[in-house]
Amino acid sequence: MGSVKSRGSKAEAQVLMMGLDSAGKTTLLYKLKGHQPVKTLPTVGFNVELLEVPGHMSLTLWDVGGQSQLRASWKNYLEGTDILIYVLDSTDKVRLPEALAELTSVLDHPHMASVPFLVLANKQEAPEALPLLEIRDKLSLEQFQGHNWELRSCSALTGVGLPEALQSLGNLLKSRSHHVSR
Ligand code: G3D
Repeated sequence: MGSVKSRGSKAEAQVLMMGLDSAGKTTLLYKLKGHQPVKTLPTVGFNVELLEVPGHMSLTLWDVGGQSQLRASWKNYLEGTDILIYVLDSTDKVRLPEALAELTSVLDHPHMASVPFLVLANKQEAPEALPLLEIRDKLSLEQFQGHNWELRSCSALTGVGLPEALQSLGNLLKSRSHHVSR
């Protein structure tokens, strides 16, 4: 896969976007990118997609959940991560515990130590979406000590909340202990 550039010299932020299938990762990505083309690199593994957003960031998109056999190769993808974006489907109350369990196992990986993360409670425009406060209560993100994190609501469908999400992304990247020199 793409080489991990040495810290301190890279110009691009390495962003990992994860979430259960159907959380809305693809929709979110294309909404964020607007009409700009996103280059998709050849598939490197089942349900893993690498994308280059020229000049800004390299982004790895990954479905988690129900694929424990993939964990053996996690280290190849987690190494060098500057920030994790974790997408939740706010309408899927049933799978919220599964989503939290997957987030926990990703953050437990040694390569993810001190990596900041942004949880996006997506699909908030849907009438059946769990309110953000309820999601906050259920996730107890305070348990992830040693990480800076933020929780934001958004709708990849309508775009509501995305500017704020990008703001959080920028803030968390700045908070990263290994600063990227420009
Ligand atoms: P994934 O890439 O995480 O697997 P997708 O998820 O982006 O493919 O989205 C899965 C489904 O959720 C899609 O519906 C998509 O339109 C929908 N979706 C994504 N974001 C939102 C949102 O903010 N609000 C609502 N209401 N739906 C959203 P389909 O029907 O194509 O499977």
